[in-house]
Formats: sequence, structure tokens, C-alpha cells
Amino acid sequence: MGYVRYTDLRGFVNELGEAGELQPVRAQVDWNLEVGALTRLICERRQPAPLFENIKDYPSYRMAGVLLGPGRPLHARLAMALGVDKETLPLELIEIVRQRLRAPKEPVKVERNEAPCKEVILQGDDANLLSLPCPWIKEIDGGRYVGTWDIVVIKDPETGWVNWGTYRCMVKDEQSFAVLLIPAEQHGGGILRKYQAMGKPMPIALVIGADPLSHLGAIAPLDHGMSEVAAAGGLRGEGVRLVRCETSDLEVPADAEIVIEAEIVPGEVTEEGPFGEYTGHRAHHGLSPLARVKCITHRQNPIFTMANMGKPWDDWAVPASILVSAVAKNRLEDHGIRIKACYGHAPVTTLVVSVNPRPGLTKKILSILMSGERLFLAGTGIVFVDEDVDVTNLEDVWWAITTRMHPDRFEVLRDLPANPLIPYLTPEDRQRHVTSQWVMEATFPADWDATYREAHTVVADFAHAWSEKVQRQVLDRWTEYGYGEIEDDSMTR
Ligand SMILES: Cc1cc2nc3c(=O)[nH]c(=O)nc-3n(C[C@H](O)[C@H](O)[C@H](O)COP(=O)(O)O)c2cc1C
Ligand SMILES: [Mn+2]
Repeated sequence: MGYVRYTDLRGFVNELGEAGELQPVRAQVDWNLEVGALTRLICERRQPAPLFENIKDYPSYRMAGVLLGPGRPLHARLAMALGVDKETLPLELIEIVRQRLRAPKEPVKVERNEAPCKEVILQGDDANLLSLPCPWIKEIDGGRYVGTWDIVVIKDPETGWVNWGTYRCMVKDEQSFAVLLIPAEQHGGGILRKYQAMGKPMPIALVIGADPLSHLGAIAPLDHGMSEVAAAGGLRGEGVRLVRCETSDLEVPADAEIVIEAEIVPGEVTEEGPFGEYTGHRAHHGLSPLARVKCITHRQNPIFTMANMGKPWDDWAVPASILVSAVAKNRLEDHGIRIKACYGHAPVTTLVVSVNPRPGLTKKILSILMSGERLFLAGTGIVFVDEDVDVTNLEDVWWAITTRMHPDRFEVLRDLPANPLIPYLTPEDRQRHVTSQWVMEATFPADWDATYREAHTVVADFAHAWSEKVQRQVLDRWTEYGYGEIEDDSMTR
């Protein structure tokens, strides 16, 4: 069977509760700013995910916040979502995700009467977004958001390829919302363009509160044409149960809490944002496509889910640090390149890659990661370090940058697609949709000979500056010297 015991969000929430990773909040909270401020503080203090049981104006709803956000250790709740020990280290999680993504599982279709997400079906005027406790998250945001921890389901009108992506969706009024479809690399924007060229409305389903691995599938940076649905099945070890929408032929996770069926009419755009984003800054994009709601279905007493993006860590950085790293390492492996490790630190997509340098290797890695339609570096840049550097440890990485990177080995790559959410873009960058990225080669050059290395590069730490004999002697006598257990003080855990 699958890797996890839960089948849906509720089952996962129960498991979090049993493990002390969930805080039921019985005090009344306001969807207007209070839930947002509290969940951000919870992220910053790395506290258990909250389950709000008493939301002002919304007595029949519950809300789960920052479910896969930062915990203690950082990836504790993500590890639990994957069905593994919550202490599992990030590099091990990357290996687990890598293997599971290599074994996708097709979804299983079910009928409406087997689908909890159809317990309540609201159409016409009853399909009202304001009947859901959509939070106004940050005071610096432009409005209420219905979609933050969501799955946006759309279908390519030519090939029938179904795409899942997590995109932010802002409430415009009772029956319309704006979707942030970033044009550059994300799949949603590309598919919408096809509908618009055909002059056809695009059906869209906004899924809220699916099981956590379906959400991970939607966040995973898969290539064009690959199925996030099957990837989610791979992550679960069991195909996701899908049911057909009421008003389109899109299919959605049958066990989800809430499904909003809508349509994007060609040419209809609306002001979206601004929104406090994963870069730790507010991001304003401007005009976005407008989706018109046709139907809302949900479970009885549904649990609304929300993310809280912000200065690291957040619900993007925690899962993406594992997913982006896993997909990048798999892609390199597909091209015959084995790296020791790679890791995307918050706010992510800036990868640290550890390699055993040989001439031409980093150029090859760059061309693989930056080829195709998806840039892994769509953010800031990439750091190469030697294999002795722990890519998950920023102190280690900074040590390598400041001692092993000759300033001449800092390179700037120009005219790459710009992610409009990145704060440092110049007004010209934003207009041209292009920007630059950096490459740091924080490794000693492969062509230095042994004598030169011996003279200038031997590491002065416990593991390298003494023979094994002396190390063993000191380790064996550690407690005899009067010292106790050592606490883990790593920044990334
Ligand atoms: C909470 C959250 C919110 C996100 N919001 C957006 C968004 O508004 N627009 C976007 O393009 N990507 C957003 N992302 C990132 C995408 O989900 C991610 O890049 C995914 O791979 C996109 O799917 P796609 O490759 O099929 O387009 C968000 C991710 C998370 C976790
Ligand atoms: Mn995709």
C-alpha cells in the first residue's frame, strides 16, 4: 500500500495532533488580519500549525494554517506528511522525494457519491466566495485571498494535459477572483494563453484542503507535460482519488475539503495584489486574469486551508527546499551527472550544489539546470561548493564562499527570464521581463596540483587537522574530560 496512513487532510490533521504538531485554537479569531498576523508569528516562532475552530462570522468552518510551514525541526510536518519520522534530515527527505517522484502513480477515478468534496453542492447565487472564511492575511495586502494553500487545476486545450499548480487567488467579489498566473515559466500562464488564442473560456478548479501530498505535487517544479497528479500519487505511494467537476470535465481530489469551479473568460483581467510574498517582501504584479465562479462544492463543516508567505521560512520555502532540490538532482542524474547534494535555502530556487569539481562540470550543470522551459535558478543564482561542505548549513556555505571563491569566479549571467515577484528587479527589468543571475564557484579549481593544494587548502577543523588516531582518543575520552551530550545547533534544522 501507500507510504502514509492518512487518506485526506482530516487524517493528516489528526496525525499532527497526536504528534504535538497541531495546536487547536478554540478562542474566537477574526479572518480579518488576526488569523494572518498570528500564523506569521507561528511561522517565525516555529510553533505547531494552528487549527482555528472558532472563526468570527464563519461558525460552520474551521481553518488550518501553515500546515507544512516551518516547525521544529524545520521540516517536521513535511516529514510527517511524507509518512516518515519527523526528525528526518533534509538531505534524507530529498532522497525519499527523489525516489518517489521516480515512481509516479496514476489517479483513481471515483463517482460523485464516493466523493466527500461533494457533500454540499452550491450553484447560482449560493456559490458565494464570501461564504468561505477567506482571510485578509497581511495589512500590507490588497485584499482577501481565497487561494493560498490551494491547487489550481487546468487542462491544456490542445493536448488534454492536466496541470496542477499552487497559485495565489485574490477575492474580487462574491463570485469572482483573480489568479496570479506568472507568464515567464509557470505552466498556468502558458495554458491560459492557448485558450485566449482560441477565444475560448478556460475552465479552472480551485481546490482547497486536499491531502498534503497532493499539495506537494502541485508545488513540485515538474517539466511541461508531466503530471503533478501522478507525481502526487507517487509521493503517496497510491493514486489520488479524483472526481469530475459539476460544471466542467476537470477532475479534482475527491477527498478535498472545498472545490471552487470557475471559468476564465478571454480578455477579462483585473487588479491583483499586492501580497506579502515568499521573498519576504510585498510583491505587486498588476493585472491578472479574472475567474468567474460557477459552483462551489465542499465537505460538511469544511476545513479551509491557508498559507502565510513571508520572510523565511514559510509554506513555500519548507516544501520547496526539498522538492526543488529533489527535482534538480533527478534532472542532473537523468543527464548522467551525479552530485553529492544540493539544497535550496529559503526563499529557495537559489541552489547550493556540492560537487567534486572537474573541468567543465559546473558549466554542464548550469546548462542542464537552466535549459528547457524551467529555470531552476529563476530567482537569484547558484552556489557551487566542494563535497566536504554541508549544503544545508549556511555557515558552512558562507565559509566556502568567503575562502574558496576567487572573486573572479563570481559570474553574472544576463538576459534571463525575470520572476516578477523578485524585489530587486529594476524598473527596466520589469518592463523587459528579463534580469540577471549570479553563479558562485566556491570550489578550489580542479586543475590545482597536489603540492599546491597541500600547501594552501587543507581544512583546519577537527575532522581534517588531526589523524584518526588522535581524533578517536579525544572522542573516546570526551565524557572523561567532563563534557556532556552535544546539542544540535544547526541553523537549517
Ligand atoms: C503557498 C504557495 C503559493 C504560491 N503562489 C504562486 C503564485 O501565485 N503564482 C505562481 O506562479 N506560483 C506560485 N507558487 C509556486 C508554484 O506553485 C510552483 O512554482 C509550481 O511548481 C507551479 O506549478 P507549475 O509548474 O505547474 O506552473 C506558490 C507556491 C506556494 C507553496
Ligand atoms: Mn506543471
